[in-house]
Amino acid sequence: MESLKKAVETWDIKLAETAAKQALDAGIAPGDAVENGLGKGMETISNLFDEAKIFLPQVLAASAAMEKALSIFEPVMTKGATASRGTVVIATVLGDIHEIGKNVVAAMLKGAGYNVVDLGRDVPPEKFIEAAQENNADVVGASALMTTTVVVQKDIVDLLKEAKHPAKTIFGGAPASAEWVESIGGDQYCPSGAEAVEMVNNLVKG
Ligand code: B12
Repeated sequence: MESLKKAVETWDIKLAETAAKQALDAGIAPGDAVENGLGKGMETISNLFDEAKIFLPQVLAASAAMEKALSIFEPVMTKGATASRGTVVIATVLGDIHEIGKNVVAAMLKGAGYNVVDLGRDVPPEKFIEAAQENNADVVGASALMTTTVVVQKDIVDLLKEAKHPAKTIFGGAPASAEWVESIGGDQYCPSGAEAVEMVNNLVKG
């Protein structure tokens, strides 16, 4: 777990790969490794970036290390998924290229047996609605990591209502909050991947 954290903190792709494999060999649950290993490393990176002790190239390198480890965990997380619990459309909103958190949530939902339609990043609100209609989505989830892009979450709620689509909505990312989601008429705020599956289960149950 410590090596996974360190791999992100030191943007060491090789270490990320070996630490991920070791974690799986040691029987550590991938979700746990992501939240408590890689995620903690990314918290350190966020703090260092906030304090201007590191800069964008280092954040990018840390992201690459995290993504390397995620690519090893993802197939294990999604293995044996039966895709019968419901359909979730998920993406990062227009103008926003942050996708690590969204990818973590998508992998966890797949692993829990959801059919996940991942539209990627920088996705216009209209595309969320189109995908919800095409796939009969039960839930629409959107990630926004910037104060300038979190407003798109409101557009998604408004367009779903306009289209009279019954999908429930779940939102996450640093600038989002329970108060924000309530204020835009969304259904659920989710602060972490660890809580995403249970929250989506509850939304699907109604
Ligand atoms: C990594 C990172 C990057 C990487 C992204 C790499 C990638 N492939 O995604 C790179 C280097 C590319 C990047 C770029 C930029 N970044 Co940046 N970045 C970050 C950083 C340090 C970490 C984000 C991250 O990956 N965290 C780890 C994941 C696992 O956590 P998470 O995203 O929070 O997701 C979890 C939960 O929030 C939740 N969740 C999130 N979304 C959703 C959605 C649903 C449906 C659910 C259920 C749950 C959920 O579950 C996830 C899993 O646990 C943040 C700092 C921060 N505090 O967030 C800044 C940050 C978001 N970036 C910031 C900025 C400003 C930028 C740039 C504009 C910088 C620039 N000058 O170019 C560009 C963005 C360009 C653009 N148009 O999008 C600012 C935003 C500030 C603001 N006020 O809006 C932040 C807050 C840093 C800061 N303190 O200034 N960035």
